[in-house]
Amino acid sequence: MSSHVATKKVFKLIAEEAYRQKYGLEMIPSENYVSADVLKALGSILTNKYSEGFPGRRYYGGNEVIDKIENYAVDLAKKLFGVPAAFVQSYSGSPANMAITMAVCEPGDVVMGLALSSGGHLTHGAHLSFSSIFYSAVNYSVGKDWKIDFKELETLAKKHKPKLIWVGTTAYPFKLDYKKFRKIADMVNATLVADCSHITGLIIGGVHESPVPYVDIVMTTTHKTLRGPRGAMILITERGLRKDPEMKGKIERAIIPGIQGGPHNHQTAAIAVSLEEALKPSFKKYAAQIAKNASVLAKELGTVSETHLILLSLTKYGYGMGYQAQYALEEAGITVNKNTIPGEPASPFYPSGIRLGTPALTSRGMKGSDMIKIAGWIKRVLEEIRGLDLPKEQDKRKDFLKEVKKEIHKNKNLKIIRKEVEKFAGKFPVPGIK
Ligand code: DSN
Repeated sequence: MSSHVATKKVFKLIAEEAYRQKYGLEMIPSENYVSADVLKALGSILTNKYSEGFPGRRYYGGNEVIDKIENYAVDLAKKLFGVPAAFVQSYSGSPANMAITMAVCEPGDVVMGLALSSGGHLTHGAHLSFSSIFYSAVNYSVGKDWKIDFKELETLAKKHKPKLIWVGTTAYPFKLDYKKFRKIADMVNATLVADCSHITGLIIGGVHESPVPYVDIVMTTTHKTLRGPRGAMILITERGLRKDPEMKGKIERAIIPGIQGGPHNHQTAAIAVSLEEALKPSFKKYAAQIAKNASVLAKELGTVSETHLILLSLTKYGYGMGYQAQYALEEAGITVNKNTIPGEPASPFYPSGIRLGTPALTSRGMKGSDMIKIAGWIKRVLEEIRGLDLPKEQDKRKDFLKEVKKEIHKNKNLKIIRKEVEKFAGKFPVPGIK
């Protein structure tokens, strides 16, 4: 295949994806639409340069301009979060969390984080992640009310004496009480690290409390509610530097040579652009609207949200309905992800819930009245999967879901909903898409 044909093929596929992003409702709560300026920086010639090391201390020449860009991004990050040290080179959240763990712990040390099944993250000590392969992972969980069980957390901390405690979530619809985490971390002299990737936009917007006064280190991805490019930042707080004055060097060494090679300079520049945008007063309005929209949507769906996301149990529609709901909603032009619910009654692989959120829809300018319409479509879609319960016999599940997928694809009501969704979504602009 000539490169010309290959290129044509790629751009045709990008156009196809652009259509999906514009005419669908993107409701995965960790996704967003970046601005045209962020896209411009990401697609720039900065991708051509190798820059291992840090500003003023690079392995290769020709980094005079790259140094200025990285220093600018670091300064903006420090200003936005009110921290004395920031690092912007991590490729994404997982490598950033790996760097933090390497900086704080020796292999085999105990790390504690919220269990994946309770809405935690893979890198906070989940089975099969580096965080439980190379470290001794202990997980705390949520209680029957779906909120973090601080009693269990304290008991586990006292028993296992973790070196590092993560406070961070990926599927948790409530605000976090950093003060309580700090108290427990202090009881066992643990380093407390906030992974606020999901809620950073809400923190910047003043909708959620900042973890900075309470924790030693903060990690955030830059592509979720912050609305920047894919990437991550590591921030050390005043408190963190007091706890370990060597922490800056430890983080740097963990990033390179510990994990990474050359930073993605186009990504660094795009992070800087998104931080400039997040410093504007309009970002505060955006953050407040994300939470308002989530709260309206949650109420319409019969649940609550204090954040940007909704964790919806589908047990009233049947047994193990997460997959079926994800398929059916996708067929109707609404993108969400299947998710376990606390105390999962079905299986982690075939879960009973969905996770959905409002950051991307809010970026398109949607408001509360739009959420009411969207909740209406979601409820109509969910009615279409009633009766499609997951088989209790594990060996029948794969084939069952294959059949269900075909059935959902043929469903006429879902096609009608999709037309309505496309007509509605198409009216809301998406930066970078005509
Ligand atoms: N995959 C991200 C999410 O969707 O929450 C977390 O890394």
